[in-house]
Amino acid sequence: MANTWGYGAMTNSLGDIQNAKAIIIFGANPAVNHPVGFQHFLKAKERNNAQLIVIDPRFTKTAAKADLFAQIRPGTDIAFMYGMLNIIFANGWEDKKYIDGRVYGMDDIRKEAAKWSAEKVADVTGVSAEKLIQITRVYAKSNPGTLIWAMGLTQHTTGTGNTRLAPILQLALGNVGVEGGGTNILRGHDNVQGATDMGCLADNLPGYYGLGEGSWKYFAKSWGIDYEWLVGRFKAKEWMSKKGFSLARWYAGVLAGKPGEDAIHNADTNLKALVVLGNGITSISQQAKVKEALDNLEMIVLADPFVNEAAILTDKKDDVFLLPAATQFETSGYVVATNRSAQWRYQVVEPLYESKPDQEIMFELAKKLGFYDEFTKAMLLEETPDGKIAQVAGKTTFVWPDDATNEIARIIKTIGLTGWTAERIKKHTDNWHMFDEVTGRGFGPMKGEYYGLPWPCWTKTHSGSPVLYNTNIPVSEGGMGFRNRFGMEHNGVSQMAAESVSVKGSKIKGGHPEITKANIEAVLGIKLTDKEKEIMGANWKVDNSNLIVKKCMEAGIAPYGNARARAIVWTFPDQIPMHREPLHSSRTDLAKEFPSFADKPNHYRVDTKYVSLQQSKDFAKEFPTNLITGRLVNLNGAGVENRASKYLAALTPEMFCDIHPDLAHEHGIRDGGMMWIHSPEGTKIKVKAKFSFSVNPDRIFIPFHFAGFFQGEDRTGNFPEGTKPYASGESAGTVTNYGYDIITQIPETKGGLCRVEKA
Ligand SMILES: Nc1nc2c(c(=O)[nH]1)N[C@H]1C(S)=C(S)[C@@H](COP(=O)(O)OP(=O)(O)OC[C@H]3O[C@@H](n4cnc5c(=O)[nH]c(N)nc54)[C@H](O)[C@@H]3O)O[C@H]1N2
Ligand SMILES: Nc1nc2c(c(=O)[nH]1)N[C@H]1C(S)=C(S)[C@@H](COP(=O)(O)OP(=O)(O)OC[C@H]3O[C@@H](n4cnc5c(=O)[nH]c(N)nc54)[C@H](O)[C@@H]3O)O[C@H]1N2
Ligand SMILES: [Mo]
Repeated sequence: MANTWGYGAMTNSLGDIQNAKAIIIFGANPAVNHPVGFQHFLKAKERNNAQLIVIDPRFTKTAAKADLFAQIRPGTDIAFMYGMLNIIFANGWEDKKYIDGRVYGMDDIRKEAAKWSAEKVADVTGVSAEKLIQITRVYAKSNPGTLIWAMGLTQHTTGTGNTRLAPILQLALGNVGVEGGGTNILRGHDNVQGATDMGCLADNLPGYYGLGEGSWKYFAKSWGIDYEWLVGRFKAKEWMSKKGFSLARWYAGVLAGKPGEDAIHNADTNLKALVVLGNGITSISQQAKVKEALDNLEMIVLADPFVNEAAILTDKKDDVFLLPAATQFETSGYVVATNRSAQWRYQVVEPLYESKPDQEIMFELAKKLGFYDEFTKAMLLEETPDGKIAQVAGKTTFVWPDDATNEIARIIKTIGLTGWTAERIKKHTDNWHMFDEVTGRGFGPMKGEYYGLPWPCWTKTHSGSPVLYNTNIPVSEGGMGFRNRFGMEHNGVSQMAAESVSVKGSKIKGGHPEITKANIEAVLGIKLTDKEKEIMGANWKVDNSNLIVKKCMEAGIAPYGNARARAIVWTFPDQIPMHREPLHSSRTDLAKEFPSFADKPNHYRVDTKYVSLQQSKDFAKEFPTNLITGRLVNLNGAGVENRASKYLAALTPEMFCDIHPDLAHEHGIRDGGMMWIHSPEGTKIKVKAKFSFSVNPDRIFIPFHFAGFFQGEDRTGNFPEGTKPYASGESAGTVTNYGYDIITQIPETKGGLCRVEKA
């Protein structure tokens, strides 16, 4: 949740969706993209007669199962949600007690919502006023309601605004912190939650620790290495605290300085080499620039079980290395599910042929670069009872992956991974038949624990937390308030939860700050011994003695505080979420009324255009059709894994475009005929037309699972012998438009324009 944990994990779980009385889905298509998880949605309908509401620009397979469906114009969800909020407030359907006790800033939301009459919303979103009112009534009146989103909300310049307003809608209805409620983000890749938790992001360290000196020093200590040595790995110390390039725009780091390219801020040097574990290259926007960047690199290393199609896209002939990475079946370790729970994976087979698991590839690289000892040392260390870091007695070699798992549990306190020891996670996986499908509660040997110990799992005996922010159960069983991360007060208003909001069984009444060494005695009403004072860390996040967490558990409180969820983020360009038209909007009139953000210099090191590009011309005149991209059930991501399967490829042997017959007819395009899609970037792709009524005549849909063709050119001759997949085609990313989220920089692949033409 954007305003508390910072990133999009599920607050509840897939099983818990069965407890919902209403389910509203914004921009997700789980019938196709989470077909196993979608069974819980269908069971909610069976068990509770839950009302399923789908908001999507396309009539999807999920929409086909819905009770109510709104076919929204891409990029207008904020207007739609404000329309809902306006109706909720006007009818007094909001949960006043909840808002008073646990939320900050709802008055500002109410003011903005008042501007969004159902008629105005209808004009902006294309959804009728009656439909909006009907959806709002059904959703607001069926408690608890769960709110689901995925890429249809995030992949916009306003993605962050979308993913803030959705939780605000839930807060207004008192739907957060209850079973059957919450904001439940259907995450993407296998273990994407774990990857995010482990710092695979350009703006933080593992566990969402910041990039400040304090965090680096905590990690240096925890890794048992010299802080100054770490500093020495950087060009200069200042670079330790700067955000890196993001995957979305790494190519800008190569192309900067060429005419027309965005400027970069990278210590006066361009990027020269690219090392890829997995993909992300043929699946991002601006493939023409990606290709140019690949061609201009000095070295490319692609570690993948398949041939990464970046190698096919580039004209570069030398210094392109394909490393055969092993798959998940050839190694072991734990992964994290979309609801923050861990599961162990046992190795199925030894790595085949000369392939190596990713960690072996990284170990070899660390050896060659001369820091293997520093890289692996932490696996030999432990915390001593007096808060020091010491070598485990007699331990000289590590056991993979158990010692890495225990290292993570020892260091990552921010999100509460302390309880995730290798032994415990394995026990959960071994006993997975001993847990309830809906609640995750364990039986028999697993009594008192929830499946996969969903984080925060505060201690080595803690149960895990199945529903975030639930004050109705004790902290020892997963209860908690909202997190205190943004100070004690703002504009003179306390950020603590009200007196009336206490976590069940807590020794403290009402809200309280996060616990530090400085405030622990006052807040908990305890007296520390001199010895305790000596060994305690400055705050719960860096306390190697774990004493703060221990004292908090004794008092029945969460160490991160009991605060208010905030609707206002005072450091963001939009303090409350605001509707802004996509950079390439099909409604030029609305782009004037709801312009994009000011251009953003040094956005993850790249100067990024917003309003200057949006207002530079009437894009809709030349490119009148909305371009929607997304997924198919038989293919995954950039698709090379599945297109290499004869049977999966056979289901969609060619890249295609869903097009309404009326639009097709206007351009003389026939069902099954070839068509061009042109982008405002001046790029184009050639694909097969497929008549479909899932889209309106003002929009088309293309999947992004293909690669191997580039602007009409078949490049599959570049595959090394015997590696060509059964299906190849144009990448959607060749025509998705320029445009990046203002905070996260995710590309605007779900809000852009194009022009179709008969090929
Ligand atoms: N079969 C299969 N499953 C997958 C994947 C896969 O590639 N194939 N990928 C995995 C990954 S990495 C992810 S992130 C998830 C993604 O899962 P989803 O987010 O469900 O995937 P998409 O199909 O990209 O987008 C969802 C829906 O958003 C809609 N949409 C587009 N624009 C808008 C908009 O402006 N507003 C609204 N409300 N909706 C909009 C699209 O029409 C689409 O139906 O799926 C995961 N599961
Ligand atoms: N137009 C458009 N573009 C999009 C999206 C969209 O909706 N529309 N969605 C975006 C999203 S949410 C995502 S997540 C991306 C997905 O795009 P990618 O992440 O680029 O797609 P995948 O095909 O899932 O890439 C995974 C790669 O990892 C390899 N692999 C599998 N197992 C292992 C392993 O154990 N080790 C190593 N080293 N490699 C392995 C696979 O062979 C494959 O090449 O696409 C993004 N791009
Ligand atoms: Mo994803």
